[in-house]
Amino acid sequence: MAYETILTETRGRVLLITLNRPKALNAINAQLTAEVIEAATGADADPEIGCIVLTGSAKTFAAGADIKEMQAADYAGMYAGDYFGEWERFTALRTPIIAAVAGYALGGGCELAMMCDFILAADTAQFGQPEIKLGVMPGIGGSQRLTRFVGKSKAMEMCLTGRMMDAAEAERAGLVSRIVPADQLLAEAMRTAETIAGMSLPIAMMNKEAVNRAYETTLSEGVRFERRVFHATFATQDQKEGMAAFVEKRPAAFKHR
Ligand code: CO8
Repeated sequence: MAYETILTETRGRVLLITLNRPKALNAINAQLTAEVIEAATGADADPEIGCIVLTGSAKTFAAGADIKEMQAADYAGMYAGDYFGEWERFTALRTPIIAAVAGYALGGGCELAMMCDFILAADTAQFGQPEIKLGVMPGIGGSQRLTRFVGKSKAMEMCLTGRMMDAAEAERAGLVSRIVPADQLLAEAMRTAETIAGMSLPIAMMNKEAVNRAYETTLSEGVRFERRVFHATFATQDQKEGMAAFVEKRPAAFKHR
């Protein structure tokens, strides 16, 4: 499929998806939603891809859901069409996904970054949930995921006032894993993605599933789940290779099996 709102590029075992609606500051409309999900789903089904990087432009990761697309919507249409419900397909993907965020990540843009597995931020990144200023509220997970990332007080303040958080505050609060200079963001995101893609893909998926389980269950159930999956890693060839490589003092050559 030829995409119109995103650019895609495969570099080695990494798929780079670049949001590309510059005139609308990468606002998330139905087409961009469909294209991101199709590209990411295709990569998820491809064992030759071990990590996905999702990025935007230097000015904007994404300035939110497309306000002009939503403006005339009514309740019945939103509900019957389950507007933006398809993003649940994105969060169900098993391949690791890095959000590389420079500039604005607002509203649905902040939510999209949080739907990825972790966020690398440029020092120019700004995060916010300004929906309240439009007379609405977060709708693709912002009130839930932001609260889990940064805690109730900060999430509540951001949702109620719509104020933005800069990269330094986002790092202090635990929203982003690291900050890098803006001109190095993509290179660093690709380096990080290549590191992940060089690991065993099934084992990376198990790690992702276990970390995500921490958000969905109790500590004791999560620890039990982790232990069972840890046991399962011993059914893979890559566990044999990884441990043999350590003992033999050589780099591991994972077969993704
Ligand atoms: N939707 C549509 N168009 C947008 C959006 C957007 N979210 N953001 C910017 N644009 C457009 C502008 O309309 C403008 O277009 P035009 O040139 O045709 O007038 C163009 O992008 C450039 O924007 P600005 O001139 O405003 O650029 P500035 O540099 O002055 O400002 C800002 C940049 C601060 C990012 C500003 O554009 C802004 O505040 N944008 C809106 C941010 C926002 O409110 N985001 C939340 C949107 S609502 C949302 O995300 C809900 C998510 C949940 C939905 C789920 C449903 C189930």
